[in-house]
Amino acid sequence: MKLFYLRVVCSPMDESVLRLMLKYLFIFLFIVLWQISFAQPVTEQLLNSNWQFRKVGDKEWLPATVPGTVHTDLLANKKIPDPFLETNEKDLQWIEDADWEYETAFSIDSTFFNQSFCEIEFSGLDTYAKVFLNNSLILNADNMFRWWKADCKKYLKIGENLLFIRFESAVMKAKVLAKQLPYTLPGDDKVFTRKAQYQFGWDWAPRFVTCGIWREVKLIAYPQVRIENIKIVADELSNSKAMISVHAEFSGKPSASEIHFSVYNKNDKRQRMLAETIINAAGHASLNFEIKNPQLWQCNGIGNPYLYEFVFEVSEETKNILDREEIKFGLRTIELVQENDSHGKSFYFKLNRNPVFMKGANWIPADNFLPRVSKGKYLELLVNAKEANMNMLRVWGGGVYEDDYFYSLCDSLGILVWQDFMFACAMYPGDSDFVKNVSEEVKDNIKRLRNHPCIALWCGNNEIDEGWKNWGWKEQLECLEKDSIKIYDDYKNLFRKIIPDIVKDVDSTRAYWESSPSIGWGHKESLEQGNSHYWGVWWGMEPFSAYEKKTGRFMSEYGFQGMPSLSTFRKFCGEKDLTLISDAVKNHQKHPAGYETIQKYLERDYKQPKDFESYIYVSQVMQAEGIKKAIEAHRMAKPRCMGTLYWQLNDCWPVTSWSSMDYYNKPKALQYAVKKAYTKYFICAEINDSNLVVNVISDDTTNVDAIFRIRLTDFTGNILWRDSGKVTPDRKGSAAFYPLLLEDMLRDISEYRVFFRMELLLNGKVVSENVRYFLKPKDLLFDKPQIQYSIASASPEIYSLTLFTNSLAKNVFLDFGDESISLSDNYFDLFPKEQKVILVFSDASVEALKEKIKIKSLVDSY
Ligand code: BMA
Repeated sequence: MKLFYLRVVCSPMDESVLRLMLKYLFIFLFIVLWQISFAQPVTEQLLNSNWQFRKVGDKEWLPATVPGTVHTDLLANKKIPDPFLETNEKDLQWIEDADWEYETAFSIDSTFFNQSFCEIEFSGLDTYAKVFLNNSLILNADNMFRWWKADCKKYLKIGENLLFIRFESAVMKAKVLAKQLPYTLPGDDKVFTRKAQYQFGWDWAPRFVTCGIWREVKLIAYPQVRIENIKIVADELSNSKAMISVHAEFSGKPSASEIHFSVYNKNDKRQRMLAETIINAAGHASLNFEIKNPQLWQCNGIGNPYLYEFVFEVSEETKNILDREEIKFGLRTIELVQENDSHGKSFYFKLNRNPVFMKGANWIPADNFLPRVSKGKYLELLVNAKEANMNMLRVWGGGVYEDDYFYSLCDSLGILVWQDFMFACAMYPGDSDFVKNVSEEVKDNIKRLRNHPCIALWCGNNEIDEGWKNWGWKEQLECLEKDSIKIYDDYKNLFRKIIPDIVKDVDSTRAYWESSPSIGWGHKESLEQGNSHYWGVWWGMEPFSAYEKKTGRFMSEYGFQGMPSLSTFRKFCGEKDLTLISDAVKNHQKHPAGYETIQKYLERDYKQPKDFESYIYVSQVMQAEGIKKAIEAHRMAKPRCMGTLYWQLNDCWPVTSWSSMDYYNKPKALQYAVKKAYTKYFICAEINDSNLVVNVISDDTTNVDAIFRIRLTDFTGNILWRDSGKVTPDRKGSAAFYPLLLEDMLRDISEYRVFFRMELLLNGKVVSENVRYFLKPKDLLFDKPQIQYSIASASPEIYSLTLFTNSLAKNVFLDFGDESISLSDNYFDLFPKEQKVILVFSDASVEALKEKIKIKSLVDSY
């Protein structure tokens, strides 16, 4: 803005001078006001109110929620029963066949209207959507995962405007697209639609093919320029300095005048500018700056996930701010290391140049109706993951690229993310329209997510290469040779060329991995290189002990089902349905042979539970003990194996599944077991030939000195053998340090009534404890334990529950029957003649807790 000077000679102040002064003053004020209005920053108007919807052909409009889905809108209007209850899913399939319309009226004022640029932005449209503004078609969307934007300046008017969206049935549309191919693709018609694949039904998900405006909609107006996206890269990073480069793209007309782009660090009290530049005519700008002695972002268990808060500003010469964006950014390096070695080829991550053993789980969408996932739900699930000592989650490819909030939480909790692109267990089309659509989707999502330090890797898909090579698709579909060549060529084009090329171009800082897993679990090479999904246990019906042998280089999937808690069952079915053969309970199991598989494994290791409630409990205990075995094997195989992510952390509806937290965020026994199996320092034992070998594992970045305590005890607490001493777990791997000849140890001892207890101490504090039995649970001879307890207030809303037993109580289950109460541990073994203290988080009184508490153990289940 140029400044104007007024010079007035004021000697004899006559009327004409005064008039002239006023005239100039008027002109001056006009210019100032005009400049202020011109320099207005970007203004945004959320369009999430006044929406209504109806089925195409219906007359009646009903109120709708945006963001939302058609199913939840029908539910809110009481037009359908709750889709998650009983067997309602079956009766609600008609919704996916219909087309639906959404409409809202909104007003804009002249200030908004008079801006040079007006755009409408949809963060998510699900899926085939024609968008009309004041009866003009402004957008034709066909991908749920893309960010849709349309210029709407010429269609807007001052006052009321009408926004109308027509959603075409994704199922019907896919049918038409499928007919255009001369062959059938494995994975059904859903592969033609760029929409969350689990919504078409999965082995843990119901089928609800939704539609709707599933993420935010907003109108954006601005006078000149707007930040389109920013890419921050640490080109050089050491303890002494970080060299950072920033590349930004802008929309609007940056060449109209000199527009500045600058950055400062919000954490710096003096708010000094770190760098500044001028946006070029093509709408780009680059900045470089240095940070001395940077604080690194570290993952959970290793260090603090420090985040810098960079503020980017777009301004005119005079410092009128036109646009502004704050980005929390972590300084860290991440590498995927694959080197030939004596076992095959390594597969591990180096974070800040240190190899890190990844401990975590697979993440699926937290609801079938995604807009319902609240910030609170994300927070609770991810805090639980952190508290369970996880440092990595895999966002699985049959779901969605998650909400920004999910990644921000992972950034601040120090949880790395293995990010799949959204393709799973199917073959996808290869025509140019499809490839173009996918390319835009991939670009949109990498641009949206690349500044998050949590993202460790981009992975092409879930189980597609494995499926094509091992699952008999070609035979099932009687695929002609030429068609099969074409289908696989399309696969290679997408996952070996198109997507990796975009990754290289848009985010060269992370590795790309074609498919998870790289080799199917039936092949021995899957244990020698790449990442593995090991499903010999569960799908292959192999015993849990198979986990000890089938340890690959990085275990990205393995799992076993556990039923959700009784209170969760009660939420979707009536009391009479609480049996394994009721239709409601059967419908909340989506694996074709789910309950049969649980039963077969249960017969191998446990006594038959006496009732439905006990069945739930034993299924959870079995899941926890099975997966614990896998985790122990993976950790003992460090550094040959460098990661373990079990299937799966969460659920999208109340269901019997592989999850450790159910749909209502209720932890299963597995969640507690994982917390203990993922500790930084870990003690466990394996039986190797006729030896019992104790292992101590450390995930520290330096070597530590620890103390071990091991003992063989009978069920009433008599110590039959004991030892203790120093151990120095190596930071690189596990230390198998104590082989004990089992024959010697168990001579003259009844293995039906003994357990081997292990403790690891660091600076006098127990950092890991574990137990090993010598027989299956069904063969152990338990007494009926007498468990005593006391409850005392520890601090506001935290109680300490102290437990004591005269004889071993296996898998003690504390049940308060109250969802608001959470516990520091559950389903644990209570050892005889030792006190165990559990923290109870609740706002109830001691008396109320005493009234509610029920304590059971394995002997009570049969
Ligand atoms: C894995 C996943 C999912 C599936 C799970 C359990 O292979 O990739 O497709 O739900 O197994 O069967």
